Amino acid sequence: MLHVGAVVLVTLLLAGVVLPAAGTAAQDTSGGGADSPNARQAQTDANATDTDGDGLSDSRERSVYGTDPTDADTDGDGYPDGMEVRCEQAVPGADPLRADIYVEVDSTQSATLSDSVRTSVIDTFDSAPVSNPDGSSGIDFHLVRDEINLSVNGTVYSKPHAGPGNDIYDFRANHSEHRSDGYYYVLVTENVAYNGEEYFVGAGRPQVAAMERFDSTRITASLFMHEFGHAMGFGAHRDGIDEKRYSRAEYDSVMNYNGLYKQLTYSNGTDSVGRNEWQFVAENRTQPEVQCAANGTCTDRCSKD
Ligand SMILES: [Ca+2]
Ligand SMILES: [Ca+2]
Ligand SMILES: [Ca+2]
Ligand SMILES: [Ca+2]
Repeated sequence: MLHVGAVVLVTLLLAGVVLPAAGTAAQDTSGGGADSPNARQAQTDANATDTDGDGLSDSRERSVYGTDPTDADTDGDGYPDGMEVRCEQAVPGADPLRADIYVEVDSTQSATLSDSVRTSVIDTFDSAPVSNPDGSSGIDFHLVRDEINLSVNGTVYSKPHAGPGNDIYDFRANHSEHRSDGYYYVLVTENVAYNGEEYFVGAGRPQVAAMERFDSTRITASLFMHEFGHAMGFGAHRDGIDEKRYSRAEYDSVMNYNGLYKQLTYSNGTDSVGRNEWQFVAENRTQPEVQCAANGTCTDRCSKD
C-alpha cells in the first residue's frame, strides 16, 4: 500500500508540473511565449517602472542605490532620491541615504562668512543627534558662499519693505541662484532690522535670514545658527526661544538668548524644557520647495539614470 501511495503522489506532482506547461502552450497559440519580443518588452518595462516617481527605476533603487522604491525621498531631507543621485550640478555631494541641507550665502560686503565660521556650522550639523537610513548620524550641511559686494539700499529689513534692495526678499528674488533647487538663502550685510528695529543684528524668517558679521568666529557662527534656526521654522512663539527666562542648563539651545553667542547647537530634548529641536530639524523643518525635481524639469543639471 505504501508503494502504491508513492506512485499516486508522484503522479500528482507530475500533473502539477504539467499544468503550467499547458498554460504556456495556450500562450503560444496567441503569440506571447516566454521568448517572444513582447515578453522581453514586458520585462524591460517592469525594470523601468518608477513606482514612487522620483526619477529612478524600482530596479535601480533596489540594486544600485539602496533607496526605497516606494518612497520618493528615502532619507526625508526634502530632496527626491533621483535628484540626489542624478543632479550633481544642482545638489553637489548629495547622498540619498543621508540628510542634506543646502544654503546659499550672499553678502553686501566685500567679505562674507569666513572659512572658520563655515567650518563651525558644518561641524555642528555633522554632530547632530539624528540618524540616517545608511546608519550614520548627523546632517551634511552644504554652505555655499556665492556673491559678495551686492548693492544695498541701507538697512536690510526682515519683512517686505517698499523700495528696491532693502529687504531680505528683494535679495532672494534678485540674487538667489539656487532657490529652485531647494536652497535656503542667507544674506550677510551691514545693518539688519527686525520688525523695523535696527538694534537687532540678525533676523530669520521661514527659508531666509539676514545677519551682520563680527570679527569673532564664535559670535558670528552662533548668530548664524540662531537665525538659521528661525529659517528652519523655530518660531519666537515657542517656549524659551528669543527669551532669557531659562538658563542654558534649563534650555540648552542657541535659540535661547542665554545661549546665543555662547554655543552653536540646538537642544536635544534632554533639558527641562524638553523640546528636541534637532529632531524637528530632521523631520519637520520648513524647507524651500524643490522646483528642480529629478523627473526631468532640470535636465540641464541632471544626468540620465
Ligand atoms: Ca523610483
Ligand atoms: Ca525612491
Ligand atoms: Ca532625499
Ligand atoms: Ca540626502
